Amino acid sequence: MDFEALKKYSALHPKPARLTLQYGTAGFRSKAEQLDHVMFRMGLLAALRSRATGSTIGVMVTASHNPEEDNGVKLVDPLGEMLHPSWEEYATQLANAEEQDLQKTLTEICQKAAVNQQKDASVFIGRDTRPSSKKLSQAVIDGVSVLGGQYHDYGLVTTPQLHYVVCCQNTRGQYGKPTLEGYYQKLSKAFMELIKKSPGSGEGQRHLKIDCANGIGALKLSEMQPYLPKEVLVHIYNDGTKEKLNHLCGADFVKVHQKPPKGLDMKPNERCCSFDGDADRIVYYYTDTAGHFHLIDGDKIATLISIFLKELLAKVGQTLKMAVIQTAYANGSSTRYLEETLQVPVHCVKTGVKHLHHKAQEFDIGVYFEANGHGTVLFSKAAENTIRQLAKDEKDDAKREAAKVLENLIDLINQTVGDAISDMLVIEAILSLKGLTVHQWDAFYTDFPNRLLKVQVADRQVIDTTDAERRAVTPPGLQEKIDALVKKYKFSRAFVRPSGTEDVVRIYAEADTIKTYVNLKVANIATQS
Ligand code: 16G
Ligand code: ZN
Repeated sequence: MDFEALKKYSALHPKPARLTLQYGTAGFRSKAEQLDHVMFRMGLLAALRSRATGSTIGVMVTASHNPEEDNGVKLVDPLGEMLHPSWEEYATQLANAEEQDLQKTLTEICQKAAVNQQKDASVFIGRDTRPSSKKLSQAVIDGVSVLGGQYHDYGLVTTPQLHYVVCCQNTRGQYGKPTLEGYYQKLSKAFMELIKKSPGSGEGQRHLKIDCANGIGALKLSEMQPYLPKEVLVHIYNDGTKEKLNHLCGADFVKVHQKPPKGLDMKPNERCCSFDGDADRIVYYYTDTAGHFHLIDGDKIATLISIFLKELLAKVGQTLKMAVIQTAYANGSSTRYLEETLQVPVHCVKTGVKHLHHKAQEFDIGVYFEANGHGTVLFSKAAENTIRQLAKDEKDDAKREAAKVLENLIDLINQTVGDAISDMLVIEAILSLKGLTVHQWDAFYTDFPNRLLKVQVADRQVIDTTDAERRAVTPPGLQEKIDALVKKYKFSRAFVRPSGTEDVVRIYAEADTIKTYVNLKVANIATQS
């Protein structure tokens, strides 16, 4: 390591005194002006991680659905997964080291993680459309370069596109070409193969209105449009040319406020969807003829995909083990529907994509979605091989055709991480193949009324949870009070958990009717503790 160069460059990206940040579920997130040193240091860390794994590592500069003034950074591991937990800790140590301790901290990380400093380092960098992102990604490049690493700057990309190219690179093209063109080609080819078989194919156009949160999704969808078949018309709204990123729009806004985004004109029964600021989440919605707004969230997306997969698996006659992974926020009605009506096993894990992804890897087919619209489907290598084999060699026509549909689905879904563009195409293909309207999809089950509140408390860490965050173990007595309230109402459920991304406590409550005010009472308990 060239310590002189490190010292010189680090001085160009000084750490504000006393500022400490933590690598949380969403990487580092903060006001953009506080992040220059973090970006430089994440460039350093990505180079080390690359040397430790012998693979290309990704660095994405984005703060997703947060306000435009914020920014953030996340590292992407070799197969496109979230950074390994042990390295999250190194990331926090490195970001918080005072200037004079930087060398020492780097050396310690190299020792602990057995980093061979003679190895090559390769880092892929991407960024969202925030005004601060360009300069911050330059700081990442400085970090990589000062340690002698190679980098490829992909510039403006969605978060899932960066995950995708990292995975392609490290699997030597097996997953696809590590370029945006490769991504568009792979997805559009699979999509076209799928919708060719839909009953309504050739009968005019399918329209979809998309709110792109004034973010990167608009840019990348426009790039992809020439690759899409002419029968599919996507109408882009909130493309970032007029309004601020995520302002009164985007998937998070629509989910939290349960109302349409600004800037999208909706007619009754029109199918609409929203991406978030870095296009890794998607929710659908529509208004009915009476003017009521209906949200179709991640739970209902998981349900649609599960129904479709289950039918196909029955047709190919394979007993592949499929499961759905949810978090505590999943509407109880969706869990009941999946378990009781569809007979699909459901598992609940802690909030955060890495937990869902990890659990989904245990099955032949793992469908995971957070209620907020982040999700994907994972196919094990064995399941994928079986399906591809059947699609090629199976003698029975019906079985072979079903296997081909599954094969195209495997290619259309971005298995590295939730991806709004890929998920949107999967959903559109399924709706088209099954001839379902948005209203019919919504009618699979009715969500239990629910409330999600956030409360500021003196120290959110006094709340410790267990059972996939569904029960509080501390402070003493809190869970008992929640239990006593919940017991009074039918199908009711409530929990509190400290947020991993904001200095607040989140409170969730649901029950069979809107009349139960469990939510407000629970909120009282939390503010008093
Ligand atoms: C992050 C997570 C998201 C989770 C949210 C919860 C990733 C990539 N993103 O945005 O999955 O739902 O945090 O935030 O893991 P909270 O802890 O503040 O409720
Ligand atoms: Zn996002």
